[in-house]
This record gives sequence, C-alpha cells and structure tokens, in this order.
Amino acid sequence: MTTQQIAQLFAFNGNVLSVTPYGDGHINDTFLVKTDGENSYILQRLNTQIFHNYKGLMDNIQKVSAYLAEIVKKEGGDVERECLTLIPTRDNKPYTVIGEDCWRAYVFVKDTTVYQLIDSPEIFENTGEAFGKFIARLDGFDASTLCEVIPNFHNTTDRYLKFLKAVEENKSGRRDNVLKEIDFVQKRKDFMNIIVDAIAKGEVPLRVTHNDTKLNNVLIDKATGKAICIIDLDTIMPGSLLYDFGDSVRFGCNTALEDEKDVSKVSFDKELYKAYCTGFLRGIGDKITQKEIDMLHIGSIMMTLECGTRFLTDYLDGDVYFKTAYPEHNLVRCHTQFALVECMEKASDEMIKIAKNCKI
Ligand code: ADP
Ligand code: GN1
Ligand code: MG
Repeated sequence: MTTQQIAQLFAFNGNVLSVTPYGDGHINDTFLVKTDGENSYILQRLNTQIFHNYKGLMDNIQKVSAYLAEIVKKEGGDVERECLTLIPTRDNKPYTVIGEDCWRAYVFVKDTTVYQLIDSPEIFENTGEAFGKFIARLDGFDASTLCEVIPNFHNTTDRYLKFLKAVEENKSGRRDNVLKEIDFVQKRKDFMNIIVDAIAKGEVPLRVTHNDTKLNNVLIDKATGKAICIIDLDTIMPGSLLYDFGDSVRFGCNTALEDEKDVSKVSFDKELYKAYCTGFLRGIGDKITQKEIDMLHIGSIMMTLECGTRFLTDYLDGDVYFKTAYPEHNLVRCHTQFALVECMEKASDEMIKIAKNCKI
C-alpha cells in the first residue's frame, strides 16, 4: 500500500492532497499529510523492530495524552496545540496494522518549529520549563499503569553490558577501527552505575518520565518562542528525572549538531546550561528533590555518555538500530557525544554551581 492509501484509512477532515516525508527522527518514519480541510496531519510508521509491543506503547500514549489534556483544559489552555491529539482510523481504532507495520496519526500542530541546534538562551529556557512542567504534571499519574516499552532503556549498567557484548561479537568487523572509543567507555565503567545505584538505593525516585527529551521532540511556537507541545511520547515509562534533564542538555548545550563531522565544533555552552536549569527548575517547582538537584550534572554527563555508547554499540553491531545516512554515521555521532562528555567533565564544578544558584 502507498502512504497516500494508508492516509485514507484515518479519519482526517478533508481530502488528502499530499503525503510527504517529514522531520528528522532516528527511529520512526514520519509523513506530513496535507488536506483541503483546515488541518494538516502527521502520519507515522512506528518502528516495530524496536517497539515490539506497539499495543502497550499506544496504550501508554493514549492514557498519558488524555491525562495531560484534562490538566491543560482545566488550566484554560489550548488542548489541540499543547497536547498530542491522536486521530483514529475510520473504523475508530487508535492505530492500524498493515503487514508488520503499525501506523498512527496526529493533528499537525501548526505554526511551530523544532530546533536541531539552538543558540537562544530564552528559547532553551522555555524548553526547560516545558519539560519540567511535563514531569510535574505527571506527578500524580499512576506509573504502574504504564508498560515498560523498552526494558532497561536508560539503565546505563545494562547499556554497558550490551556494549561489551557488541565489542565481543564484533558483528560488523569494525572493532579494530574503534579501539580508542572502546577504551573511552571502559574507563567510565564505574561512572555508568551511579544513577542506577541511586535509584536502587531509593536515593532518587522513579517517576513517569519522557525519556527522549531532545530538542526536536518539543514544538516551539513560531510567534512567541514558547515551547508549547511535547511530542514523541513513545518512550514514556517510569524513569528518573535525571534522564529527562540530561538528555535535553546533551542535545541542546552542544554547540555542534549531533552528527557534526568536525568535532572541533563541539563545545559545552554554559550559558545555555544555565538557561535550561532555570527553566526546568521553574517548570518542575517543588516536585524536585534536593538530591536530584545535586545530581543534575551527572544526569547530563550520563545521558551524553549513554548516547555515545549506544551509537558506538550500533556501529559495532552493523547499524541495525538508528537510521543512518552513510556508513560512518553512527561513528560520527559517537565522536560528537564523547567530545561533549569530555567538555562536561571539565565543566562539572561549574555545572554544580549553576544548578545551585538556579534553585528558587
Ligand atoms: P521520531 O520518533 O522518529 O523522532 P517524532 O514523533 O519525534 O518521530 O516526529 C518526527 C518529527 O516530526 C518531529 O521532530 C517534528 O518535527 C515533527 N512532528 C511530529 N509530530 C508532530 C505534530 N503533532 N505536529 C507538528 N510536527 C510534528
Ligand atoms: C532516538 O526517535 P528519536 O530520533 O527522537 C532514540 C533516543 C536517542 C536519540 C538520539 C526510541 O530518538 O533514545 O537519544 O535517537 N529513541 C529511541 O538522537 O531509541
Ligand atoms: Mg523524535
């Protein structure tokens, strides 16, 4: 079936005029559907190789979106712009399965943009506030009703073991190219246990978290610069706030793109870090604990190290997880992440001070 035919299966208003590839996600295939009606729509093919339990995933999204929509409604907000709105199929199902693929659709939130790179502290502060608020709003949501879409997603102890397995198996035959990178991770083996251990000891709480808080997963209103809608809810599950905070910092405080080939362009922007901390702490309000504030810099380094290690693992496995545009793409991504880890390690005393001073 063509994407045009698949689009016809959903209860869109108006006739479908065009279906074109859209966005920069690494996992799903996203299309923009234009119609002769008032709205445009997002059509997505979920990556079922990664999201085996797409039923559980879609249940999570429905529950969380409905919960958030109620809150936004009570606060007098605009639900269609501030929340993801799923469009059912014409036979009223939340998604449709065609062969091995699962397809779903959302209202396209108009007059917004996403950033791959940011240099405006103000917009980044707004983003931090939106993600902080997102966690605060979900504070009362019963985490036990959510399925764990990808088990051990941010369990960095487990990520380290998976990395070792990939090194050992060397499925791609590329191991000898990356001995320096392998050593980089191995030197940080103990560090990778810090958050996992803190959760196990009850020092850091498990919450309902987004788990994929990079900048292109939040829609920014073109007119106001406000971060109005958090998208890509596929990985909503119990997790730590340190993961959500850290992943935004990983992506947003890097002065280079995630796949910049010239690593000398990578640096850690402290002004943007301060902006994100300010916004995030304002958004989350009193829901954050002192221990979490004290560990925000660790979350940032951890998510960057985890992401670089995942890119390296995928490179060793033969590029089977992340979408790649050319053979060394995962290695290029790994290099930007490891360069950023080094910058953050050097800046960590300042990062601690910044978080302390941003506390309200
Ligand atoms: P992936 O999981 O592959 O990253 P996303 O759900 O993040 O997929 O979608 C990819 C891109 O599509 C986003 O970065 C954003 O630019 C755009 N997008 C997704 N949903 C919407 C929406 N409801 N309204 C406007 N743009 C959207
Ligand atoms: C993937 O789907 P997308 O592009 O928003 C990945 C994240 C990584 C990110 C790196 C389900 O996010 O975990 O941090 O790429 N999502 C999944 O850019 O693995
Ligand atoms: Mg995304």
